[in-house]
Amino acid sequence: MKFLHTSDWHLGRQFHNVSLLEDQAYVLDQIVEIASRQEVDVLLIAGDLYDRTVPPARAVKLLDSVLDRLCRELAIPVIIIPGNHDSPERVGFGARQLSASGLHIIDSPESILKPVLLKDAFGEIAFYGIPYLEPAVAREYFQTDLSGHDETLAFVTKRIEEHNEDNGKLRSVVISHCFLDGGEACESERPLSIGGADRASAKHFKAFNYTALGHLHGAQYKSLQQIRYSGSILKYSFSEEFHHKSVTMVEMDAQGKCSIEKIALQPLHDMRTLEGCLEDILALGKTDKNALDYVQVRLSDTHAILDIMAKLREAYPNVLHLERPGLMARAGEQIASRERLKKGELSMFEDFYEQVRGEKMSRPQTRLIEKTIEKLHHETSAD
Ligand SMILES: [Mn+2]
Repeated sequence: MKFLHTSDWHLGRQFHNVSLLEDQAYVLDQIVEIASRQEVDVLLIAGDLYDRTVPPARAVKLLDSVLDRLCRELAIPVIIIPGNHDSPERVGFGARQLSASGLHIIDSPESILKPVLLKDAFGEIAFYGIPYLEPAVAREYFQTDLSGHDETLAFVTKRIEEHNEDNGKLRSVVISHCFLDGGEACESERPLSIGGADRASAKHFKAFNYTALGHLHGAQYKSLQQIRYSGSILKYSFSEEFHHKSVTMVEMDAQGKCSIEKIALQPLHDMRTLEGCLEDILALGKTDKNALDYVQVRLSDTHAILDIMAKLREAYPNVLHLERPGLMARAGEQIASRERLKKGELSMFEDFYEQVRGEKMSRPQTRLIEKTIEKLHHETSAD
């Protein structure tokens, strides 16, 4: 059995007010092409199909077209679970009807123990999906006291194990959208809950032949090679600058052992940071073959420059973000002077005197200044 594992498509995502839909369509074409070329038996999407619970119409249209090419044109079944960005009800629309044509959407707790069974030369394999579950939802549905994501996943994976045992212990794959303990996060994931209560142990998945995970946007495995995140299809933050986005190809043998390979995706625009002074960056842009990349610029110049973004855009039309660390020192000075203002006239004058003369004012001098300030205030209020 050969399958492709992907997740975190985040269709409809905006990045610094730029729509990434064209970039997404570009890599999804590659995924369809890889699925076809590799003649995979099934494609798994481990959640976060969309970026928002109510996605823009164009994002829905794009997903519809990709699924049509996979399921109908190529006759490759697709198994989907919703992630924390998806609305399970909306993603699950028509799920029971669609499964007959090879599109399996595991959208609710009741479908967890209804695995998709697919056959290869060695027999059946059970694909279990766990839609992203808030612990409160799981508690209500299973009518048991579950607190936190770890307990919820422990409970659900135990049910799956038992179910599979009763079913004759088939080779098994689990699809889940969760944050495994020790996993490496980046800036584009939305926390599942605050303060680390979102973490779950990888040990819950040890009984399965492969675990297709979604949520973390960097490709990685936890605890065992076959408990794995495919990562997102695109870089969704500058913190992912050095990620290499890919889909994961898995081939399972008769015993359920998996050989795993990452197949790289080529973005339409890469995402990267440029550092240096304005002059150098503008010069670089003239010969940069990838000048259309999404870039953030960290400018080292320390002086004020008029209309920097317009200047940068001439060299890098898709510059999205500008940082000026060179100005940070100055900003620091400004804050210091604002602090001094609060201290009152006398101490300001004391500071001034000390800076100019290199020594503190004497007592009589201080008294004189005090009197002068008082007099000034008196005259002002008498006006
Ligand atoms: Mn995600």
